Amino acid sequence: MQDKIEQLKSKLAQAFADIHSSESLFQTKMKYLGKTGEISELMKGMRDIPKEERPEAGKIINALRAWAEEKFADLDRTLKEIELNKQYKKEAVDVTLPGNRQPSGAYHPNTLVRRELISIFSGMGFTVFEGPEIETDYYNFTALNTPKDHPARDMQDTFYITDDLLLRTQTSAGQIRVMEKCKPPIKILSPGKVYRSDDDATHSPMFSQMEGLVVDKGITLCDLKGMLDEFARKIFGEGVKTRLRPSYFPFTEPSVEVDVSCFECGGKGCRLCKGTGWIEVLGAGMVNRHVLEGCGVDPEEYSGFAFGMGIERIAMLKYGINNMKLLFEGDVRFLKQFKG
Ligand code: 2NL
Repeated sequence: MQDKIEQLKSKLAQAFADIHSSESLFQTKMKYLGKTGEISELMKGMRDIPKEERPEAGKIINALRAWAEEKFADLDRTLKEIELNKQYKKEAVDVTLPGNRQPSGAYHPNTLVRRELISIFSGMGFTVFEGPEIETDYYNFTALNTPKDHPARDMQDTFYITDDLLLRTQTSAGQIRVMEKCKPPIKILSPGKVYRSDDDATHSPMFSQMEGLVVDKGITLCDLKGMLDEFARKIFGEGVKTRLRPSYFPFTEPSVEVDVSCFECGGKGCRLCKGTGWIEVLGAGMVNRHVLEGCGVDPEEYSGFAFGMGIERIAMLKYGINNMKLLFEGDVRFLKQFKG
């Protein structure tokens, strides 16, 4: 018996030395201490030894079991600690490392300018109205005093969908709808895409426009000029002035082209203003009385002014963009320069 115990003890000592993981510890523990393990079998073998020797043998076996259990428990603690440390090491995060920045996008210059314009004109009491991009011939042309034989109606300039439906060539079409429905005072701003059938270095078949319309009693060209001065200072800088030159639009009378003093050279003449000191930025005028009448607004009681500008043109001037195509190509190398 004593021999058997000693043998088992040295076998166990060897087995302990071979344990390097919780998994092999479990296997070995079962092999010796499990229900059919070697120590348990030894206990069962008690039957075969003489009765008087049993208490002594039991004592020895129990001592062996206690010793083995303690060894297993010790080893278990040690292994658990080693394994936990390994896991900690594997999962460790160096909080002092620089983080991975989420790449952020940039707003398109058109969006930046549209938002700035809306902000400036909101500050002067305008509200935004957006009409449909598909319009009828009536709202796009007839209501805007554009007679049937006017060159702007030419098939070459307008995308027709049917005889009567077309892609709007200006956002004024939507403003006509407002004048029909609402009694003055009217003070609206109409941003949106417009479509014209031309395509070259300075014209795109789709571009963005911003129009404004003010109708009330006693509105004059002076009100237009005052509003334009305020607008020019806000968008191009405090020192900027405006000037009006006579022009022609079928829907305004009188009509004007609006220039701003060059914000690059202060009016002395440079490359941007082509030596003139002035830069053309928009078209405007007093709403033609035929247009007012057509919308059911009495031109004897009310008058109004309107203006329209190309958002791409303002964006090119403001950000020094020399090629309009850049605004339509979606090249990220260009766009990312507008990160705010
Ligand atoms: C330009 C010039 C302009 C208007 C737009 C307008 C609208 C109504 C009545 C009368 Cl409802 N006029 N809009 C007036 C003058 C000029 O646009 O160069 N746009 C890009």
